[in-house]
Amino acid sequence: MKMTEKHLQTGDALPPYNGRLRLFAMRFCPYAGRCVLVLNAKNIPYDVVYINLTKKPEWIFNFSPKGAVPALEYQKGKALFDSNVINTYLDEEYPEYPLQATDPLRRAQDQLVVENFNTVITAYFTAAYNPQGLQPSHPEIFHKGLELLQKELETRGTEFLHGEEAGMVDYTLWPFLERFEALPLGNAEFALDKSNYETLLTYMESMKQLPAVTSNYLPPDIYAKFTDSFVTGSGGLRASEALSTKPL
Ligand SMILES: N[C@@H](CCC(=O)N[C@@H](CS)C(=O)NCC(=O)O)C(=O)O
Repeated sequence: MKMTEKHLQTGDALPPYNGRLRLFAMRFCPYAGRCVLVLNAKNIPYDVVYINLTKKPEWIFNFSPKGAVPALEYQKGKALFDSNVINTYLDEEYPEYPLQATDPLRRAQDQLVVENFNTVITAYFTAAYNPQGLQPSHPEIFHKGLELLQKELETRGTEFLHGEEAGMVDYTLWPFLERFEALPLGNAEFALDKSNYETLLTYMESMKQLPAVTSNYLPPDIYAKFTDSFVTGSGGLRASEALSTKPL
């Protein structure tokens, strides 16, 4: 449950803690999105507090040393940060709907899939937020990483990377894949062409049907609006403003 749709900023008070897990997030942060998906998929009750990252409220530093999101307040005043650390904790502390592979080898392989995907993320962030900084190697890195991911899907032969049901590895990659629908953002080199990415696009369609995903999904035009505001130099449209165009 969202405590408020507003992104709290410098000077705003910290809402009172009501005993539930509390996730500090920003609506457009894909890392925070990972935790939202895992909390949703595991049916764990939680609250969300959105933070304005350009004018951070002072108290965010009590939960996250660099004031980054996501951070998870698991007890009043006590928090963990970093999406993967938070998600591993959640999966182990709330074992009812396990999302990690039980086989140690498969769990290690899932971690390698996530690790490999980091190069794709870097190329995406450059394309979306800093197109002037794009090197000819970025589209190549982006597609090499996605081709590897597609190959992994083909080798596993299941609907999701985790198996016939989605798991942690799928929810860890998804917030980025969701945003890739907003590419090419004026650069056709980042397009996900159907002829090259049939398996990957089929997988993405399956992901989009999952209740944990649909409840947090935003369409490409909203992402494009948010990232464009950085590119055009306005210093970043506030998340609440970008969202205000979304029919709720
Ligand atoms: N490794 C971190 C990365 C989190 C991250 O980079 N979050 C961004 C927002 S998407 C952030 O809070 N940046 C700090 C800032 O804007 O000051 C994680 O996985 O949680």
